[in-house]
Formats: sequence, structure tokens, C-alpha cells
Amino acid sequence: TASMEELIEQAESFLRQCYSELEKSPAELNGRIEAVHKEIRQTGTYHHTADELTHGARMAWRNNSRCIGRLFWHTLEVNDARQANTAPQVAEALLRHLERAGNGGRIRPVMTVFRSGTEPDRAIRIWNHQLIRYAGYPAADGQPRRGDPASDAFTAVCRKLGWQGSGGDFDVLPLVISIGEEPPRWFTIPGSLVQEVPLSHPEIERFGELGLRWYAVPVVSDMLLEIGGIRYPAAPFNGWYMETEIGSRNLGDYGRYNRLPEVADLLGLDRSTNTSLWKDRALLELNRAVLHSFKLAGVSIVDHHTAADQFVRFQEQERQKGREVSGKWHWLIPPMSPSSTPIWEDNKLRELNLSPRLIYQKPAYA
Ligand code: HEM
Ligand code: NRG
Repeated sequence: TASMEELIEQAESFLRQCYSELEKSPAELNGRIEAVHKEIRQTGTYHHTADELTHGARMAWRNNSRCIGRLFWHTLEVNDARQANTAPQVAEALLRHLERAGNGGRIRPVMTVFRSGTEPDRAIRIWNHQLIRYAGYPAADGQPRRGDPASDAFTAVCRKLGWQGSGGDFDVLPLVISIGEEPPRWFTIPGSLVQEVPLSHPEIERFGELGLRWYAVPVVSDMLLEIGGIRYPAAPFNGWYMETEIGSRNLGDYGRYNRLPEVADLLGLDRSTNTSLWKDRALLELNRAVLHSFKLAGVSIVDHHTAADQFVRFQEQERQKGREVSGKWHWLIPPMSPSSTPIWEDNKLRELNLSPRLIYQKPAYA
């Protein structure tokens, strides 16, 4: 059939690139292509070897046009969890991911891959956007809103399932997992696996009174991994944070925690006029507080200047390997002082259609 021919073509193209990068012999490549053809003709699909899965996942990171952190693509650790079959088994593998990735603060880039969605009625889905994230509670009966507005919808889903949060600003949400059409199940993450960093400032002593904090490890858990025509709908991955993700966006955005006014007041800035640049000064000190606090807690983090330099090194490294870098400029420039990084003047960044890749999929709820 047409789709079978398409799968064979995608599989073969992936295998050629993968085996050439891994410097495997032509004999091994041809034998493998032969075997995959046969498996697809007989069963309609095929299974990646452990090597293919690992290298395919690394290529998917390397190919992501929005990620500034790709210099380290080759260090990704891939955890093969394709045998997990039930929601508790999936939850168990996710907890092991958090443990492996957190590593007491010396964060390791890790991806855990669950079985592919070839039988749609048995597809594994993780409903969380990130494994660790804070709940969001809209304003209700005179009470102000709380928590992360980006989590409002998912938090409502969790509460419907019977989870109860404290209603505070930093409640860690539970893991929510579904298998096929079975109702989703939720699991509390043990506190020992949720490292958090309370925010303080290198000079402003009263900064701690703001009560701000963030979790150590960002584990994006709702994207789909595609390798050689095989789609893995559950393949959570993590690296470490760049400080602007937390300081500029999560805590600073008007539509998120919106904390610039409070920070500005703590700094004694004049908020009655734009020309005091109070927002810019508050952003700067908030980002400094994030870097300072993560360092103090011994948790890996990168500042946006170093990350931009590393991205330039990644571009050079790829050029030497004869590969084109896919990049989306407006995602790669950092959300603070972007014009002071070398990415700003790069007018050659183009988005290419590369595979393997990580892509968005329809949310499991809604
Ligand atoms: C996006 C940094 C590791 C895949 C991003 C973004 C940053 C970033 C700053 C933009 C996020 C945003 O604006 O919301 C880093 C750093 C890493 C790292 C510092 C440290 C090692 C990884 C790893 C993977 C990955 C291990 C996958 C294996 C992605 C993807 C996106 C992204 C798919 C786009 C997310 C989206 O479209 O919403 N990264 N990253 N990154 N990164 Fe990385
Ligand atoms: N901006 C999001 C996280 C997106 C991915 N960022 C990374 N990925 N650093 C946030 O929570 O702020 N990573 O795999 O390290």
C-alpha cells in the first residue's frame, strides 16, 4: 500500500543517515535495510534497535530549530522504556527519569522513549506539558488568581480527576497518564524527586521576601518524537534551564507570574513612567537572582550569553560535519538583551524540514 511504501522510504532514509553517522559498515546497513523491509511488509511497522533509538533521539534534538542548547546533542542519554505497558509502569519510568536527570543538581540531558503509537487504541500519552510544573488557579469568588496561568486548563483536568492542590502559587502538579481509550490515571511525584530553588539576590537582601522559587529540571513531556517514519507520542526529554526562561518569561511575562511590578517596588523604582525603564531594570535583577540562586543551590543553569556562544559553536561544528543547521531566529534569540548576542545578526537562519524530529501533537485532553 501507499502508506507502507512511504514508511519503507522514511525508514530507509533514516537508516542510511544514522548508520553513516555511526560509521557502521555498508554490509551492516544493507542487511538492516533488508530486514526492515521484510518486517514492514509482514507486520506493517518495524522496531528500532537500541542504537537506532538513541541516535535517532539525538538527531531529533540536533534538528530542532528552536533550541539554543544543541551543542550538547551528542550527550543525550536515551532511556528505552518501550516495554512499559500500563499507567503505573509508565509512571515508574517517569520517576526514574526525574532521578537520572536531576542527579543532585548536576543535571543530565535525558530522554525516555515509550512504545510507538502504532496501535492507536493502545497509545501511551502523558497529559502534562512538563513532568514538573506548577498548578494554576483562576480568580474565583473574590480570591485573586494563584499559580501559573499556563497551567490553568491542565490543573482543572487534574482536579476533575480527584487531585487536590493547596491553592498556592507553587503546587507541583501530579503526573497524568492514559493508555489508549482507558480513563487517565494520576500519580503524585514524591517530593524527594522535585528539586526546587528558592530565589535570592546576590546584593538585594530582601529579595527572598518575594517568596519566588522555581523547579530545577524542565522535562517537556507532550511532544511527539518521529524517527524513520515511526511516531513515539510519549518521549519526555530534559536539559537544563537558560535563566531567561524563568526570569524573563515564566516569572516576568504579564500572562504568567507577572512579578515585574513587585520586583520594581522592592528595588524602589519609579513605576509611574516608562522612561524610568523600571521593567527593564526589574527584569535584569530578576534574571540575576535566578542565576545566583541556581548557582548557590548547585543546580545546572546557563546564562543567555554563554548559551548564545555555545549555539555559535554548534553552528561551526555542524558546518564542519557538512550538515546544515535548521534554525528559527525569533525562537533562538533570548528574551533579554537579544541584540547583545551573536545570534542577533545572523540573517541566514532558515527552518529546514529535517527528520528525525520533535513535533507538537494535539493535547491529550480538551
Ligand atoms: C527549546 C534551551 C536541552 C529540545 C529550547 C528553548 C531554550 C532551550 C531556551 C526555548 C524555550 C522557550 O522559549 O520556551 C536548552 C538548554 C538545554 C536544552 C539550555 C540544555 C541542555 C534540550 C534537549 C532537548 C531539547 C535535551 C531534546 C532532546 C528542545 C525543543 C525545543 C527547545 C524540542 C522547542 C520547544 C517548543 O517548541 O516548545 N531549548 N535546551 N532541548 N529545546 Fe532545548
Ligand atoms: N521554556 C520552558 C521550557 C522549554 C524547554 N527549555 C529547555 N529544555 N531548557 C520553561 O519551562 O521555562 N530543555 O530540555 O532543557
